[in-house]
Amino acid sequence: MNVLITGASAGFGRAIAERLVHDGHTVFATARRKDKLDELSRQLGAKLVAFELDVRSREATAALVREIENGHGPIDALVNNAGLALGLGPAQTSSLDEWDTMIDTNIKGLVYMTHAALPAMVERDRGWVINLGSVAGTYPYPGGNVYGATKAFVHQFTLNLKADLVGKHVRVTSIEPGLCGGTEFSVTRFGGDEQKAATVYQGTQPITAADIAETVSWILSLPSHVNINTIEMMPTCQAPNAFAIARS
Ligand code: NDP
Ligand code: 8X3
Repeated sequence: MNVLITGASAGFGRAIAERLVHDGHTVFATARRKDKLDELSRQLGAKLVAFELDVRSREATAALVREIENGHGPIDALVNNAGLALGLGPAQTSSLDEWDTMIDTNIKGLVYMTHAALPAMVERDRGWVINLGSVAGTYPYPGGNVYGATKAFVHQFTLNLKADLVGKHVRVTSIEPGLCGGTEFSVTRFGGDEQKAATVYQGTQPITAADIAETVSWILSLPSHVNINTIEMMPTCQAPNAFAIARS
């Protein structure tokens, strides 16, 4: 089948692209860093077609979906993976620009892609929308403020899509991972500080991008009467924490 992946230049998106090409699918790999996608295309061959895309652009997302459907065929599955966290400080000292970027990417970008790709899936009565949520959308943690809230949106948007699609063979899933290592996520969160990012994973065995790719591959292999609504994944070494209580 044909699978469009956002944020395929690194981390989960790249691993999902690799896995799905190995599964025999054609992957339309998108991200802002086209050079990284071209490198992936050289590695994986003609089954990976690279497109530069910033998901924050309403016009570019709609145009790309049209371009793919006209030039390469139907998009069977959309993996809304592009996303980021910026900062881990308390809300009262956070940057409004960083909040905007997270909202524009994690919420609006995901909504634009879904809005562009969904009608043709419904028309064909076949398709998948797989969204990357996070445990941060369910469990609050200090500094998670807007990032976690964007992922709560992803969770609820996925369930509301399911409600609209009832009876159609268009399946929707929110994958909600916890601590995942080996991606650029924490380096981006800490503004490029690789040392600080590395401390997040110290002494842990986090989930890997390959684990996420395996999950996507499994979802796409399920028979058409099965929809996985949400999957919450944590590494064995992680658990939700106790409530914080300030005592006098
Ligand atoms: P990475 O930082 O490794 O990769 C993020 C990807 O998103 C990159 O390919 C980047 O590409 C792309 N991206 C960012 N902004 C944009 C944009 N405006 N337009 C298009 N692409 C964009 O992160 P992960 O692989 O770790 O994370 C992937 C997803 O999974 C995110 O949505 C994240 O929130 C979520 N997640 C991650 C967890 C983790 O611990 N790693 C846990 C739970 C959820 P480029 O810069 O080239 O545009
Ligand atoms: C990424 C996982 O716990 O850093 O969504 O928010 S966490």
